[in-house]
Amino acid sequence: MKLFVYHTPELTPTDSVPDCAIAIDVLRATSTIATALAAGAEAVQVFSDMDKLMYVSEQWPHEKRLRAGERGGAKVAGCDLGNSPLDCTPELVQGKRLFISTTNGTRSLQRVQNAASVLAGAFINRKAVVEYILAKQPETVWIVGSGWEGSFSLEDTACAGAIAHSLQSATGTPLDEFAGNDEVIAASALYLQWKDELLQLMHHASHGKRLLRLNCHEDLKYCVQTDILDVLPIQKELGVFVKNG
Ligand code: 3SL
Repeated sequence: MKLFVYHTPELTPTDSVPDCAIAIDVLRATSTIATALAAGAEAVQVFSDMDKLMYVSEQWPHEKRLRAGERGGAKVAGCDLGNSPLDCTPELVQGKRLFISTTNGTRSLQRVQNAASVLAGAFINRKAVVEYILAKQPETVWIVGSGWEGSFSLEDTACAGAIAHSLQSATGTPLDEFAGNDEVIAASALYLQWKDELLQLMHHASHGKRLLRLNCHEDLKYCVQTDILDVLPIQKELGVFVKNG
């Protein structure tokens, strides 16, 4: 297996696709997607374009849909929800399809949508992601951070490192042997430096600071918890994610 880390969707190669792609947006899109599916949502359908989300969701039965929209950290007017995973309670999402568009996370999921398998990863479901890779043994794996509008983000790369580190520990293989690019080594080092203080790391991260200014302290605390959800969002058709298994 060869593992590649790309800090942003813009940095992914455009002339190839991997056997497995894991899109990460710790703050907060992939944390929200995993939480919604764990809470019983029928599926999560992702859109980079808000108008398209409105158009497609309009065709869905009203009582079976929820629209979530975020731009700049804030809820988009006309949507039922913003992008807080804490809003995805079983009472609200059970049996419904969540139609979601966010600034960066849904864009990175769409960027890798042609990979043979596409997963949504975060700290909260890191173990489920790692178990899938260990079971399926894909030859090439890309971990793609969402960043912020084309720039690097600490939290996504740290999560990529958490996945790489866990794969290394589970297989006993030296990182050098499965690292396909230098970013894997860097991500793993970042994670190891901060693994016991992930909340602190979020306070250093520019997007963490943005969310703190929007009073999203509880979201940060929730999103840094590691391995708390045994749920793996996997793409079943273009842009539509369901619980694996
Ligand atoms: O960038 C994104 O896709 C979002 O997850 C950003 S936010 O955390 O909802 O502000």
